[in-house]
Amino acid sequence: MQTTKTQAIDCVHYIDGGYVKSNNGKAFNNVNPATEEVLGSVAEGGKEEVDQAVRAARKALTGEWGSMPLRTRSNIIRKIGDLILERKEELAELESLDTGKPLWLSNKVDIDRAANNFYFFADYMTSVGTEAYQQDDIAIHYAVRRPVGVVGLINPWNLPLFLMTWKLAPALAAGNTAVMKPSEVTPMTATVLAQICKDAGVPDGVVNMVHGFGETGAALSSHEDVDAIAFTGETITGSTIMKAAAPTLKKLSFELGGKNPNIIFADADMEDVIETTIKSSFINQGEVCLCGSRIYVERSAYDEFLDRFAARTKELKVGDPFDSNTNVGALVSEEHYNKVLSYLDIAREEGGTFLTGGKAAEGLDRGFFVEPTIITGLGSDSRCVREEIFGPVVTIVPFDTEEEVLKQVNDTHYGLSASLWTGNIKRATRFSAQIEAGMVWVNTWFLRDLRTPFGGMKHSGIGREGGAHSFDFYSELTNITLKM
Ligand code: NAD
Ligand code: 6OD
Repeated sequence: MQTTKTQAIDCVHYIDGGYVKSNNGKAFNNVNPATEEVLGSVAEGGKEEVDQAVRAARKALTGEWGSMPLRTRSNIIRKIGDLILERKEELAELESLDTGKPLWLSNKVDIDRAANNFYFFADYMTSVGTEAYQQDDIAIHYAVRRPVGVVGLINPWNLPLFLMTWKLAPALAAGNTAVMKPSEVTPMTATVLAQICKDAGVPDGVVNMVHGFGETGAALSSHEDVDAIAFTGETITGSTIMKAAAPTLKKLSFELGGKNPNIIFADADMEDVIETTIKSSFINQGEVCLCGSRIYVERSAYDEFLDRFAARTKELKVGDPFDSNTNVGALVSEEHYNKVLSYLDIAREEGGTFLTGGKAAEGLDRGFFVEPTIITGLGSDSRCVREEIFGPVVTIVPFDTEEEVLKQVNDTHYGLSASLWTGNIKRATRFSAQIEAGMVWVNTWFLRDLRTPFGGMKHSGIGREGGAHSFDFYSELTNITLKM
């Protein structure tokens, strides 16, 4: 039985400064993945609600928001961060109810980072410059920055508030107005965020939100008066959005799926490798786009790694997200749970060996819990090695040479991130530069500095987020040439 101080909420749209139901009254149930109980209802928006939200956002671009001094806008954005932290306990509980992730994780990662996203961009916007060039005594060229306009922010369910704010904060910092489309599976924290924006002083119409399924997102990405779409989610959805956005030539930013390698050389600090690999494999139930789900270990360290890693994995406690001893909570939905379990069947058919897990968690009669699973014995053509499972499942493969493992590492359509473990600095620099991924962590994992370029190559994304990269996406530049 879960006990929370916070009551789950019914979720409705937020348009032009007010909460509203769908015009046709349509709504669907929001289910707690740890208990399978209904948490509440969620309004299901369609073209009409998206259109209302876009119209409100368009109008708000030129009003009070458009003429607001930079410092005032920065203070409002900072205030959103303050209010998130003031409501931290409530937001963390809602996030864990919605996603099934452990409460300590919502507190430590999701909510703190959501506030930091606003703090970071509130500061960043006050120092960001543009280019200026003097061309001999002929001319001065300088660029001025303006918002892109109305931006659609479409997000997934794994880090709901963290990822929504990672887009909303820079969008507002650059002066845009926004229509948010949270995941249908995790609508609660975005619903509270809308109120927080209002309380922080964001004028009506600047931030809007429409709930719903893929069709709601599609209405946003095909809307003729939306100037840009920032999307995080599955690669296939990114491709669909690109098609829908093509006729209106929207600016696009995509953070997509991954199948990230974790490459471990025998000269690495094995204690650090084991502890960090436990996190990079199973934190958030393995539902982090950066998780290292393909583990490659140099053969001379393979047996030691398997023994120690499997022993630590067996210690992980799977269960109630609201129990502070829980390491791994519930998968986000029944649909996703079935998808992850189906990959365990595929691993079985492909001849894989389960060192741990391989099944739904025992002793939990309700909820979508899967045991942390380590699979060995699969080749590089295995579907479990090639496809994104996005659950607490890793494959481990031994290797003998740098050349051999590099080939396997890059033998994928994905290119989001990688972790490389070695005590040899020459190898670290040589090898990391050859990995086809947007981000490579050396002797660490998911260590973030919000100024750095975040994003993927190949089928893992288009563009980068973070610092100047976010700011450039959410801005348009006009170059002005003054003839001397
Ligand atoms: P998803 O693509 O199914 O859904 C993401 C969002 O897109 C949801 O809000 C959904 O309603 C909406 N959507 C679905 N169909 C749409 C359409 N046709 N047009 C417009 N919007 C549509 O992804 P998910 O299952 O919610 O999230 C898991 C995926 O997200 C994984 O692939 C994971 O790797 C990826 N992800 C990537 C990053 C990153 O930074 N690269 C971060 C987190 C998650
Ligand atoms: O740290 C970030 O900025 C970021 N966007 C993380 C994404 C994690 C994906 O699940």
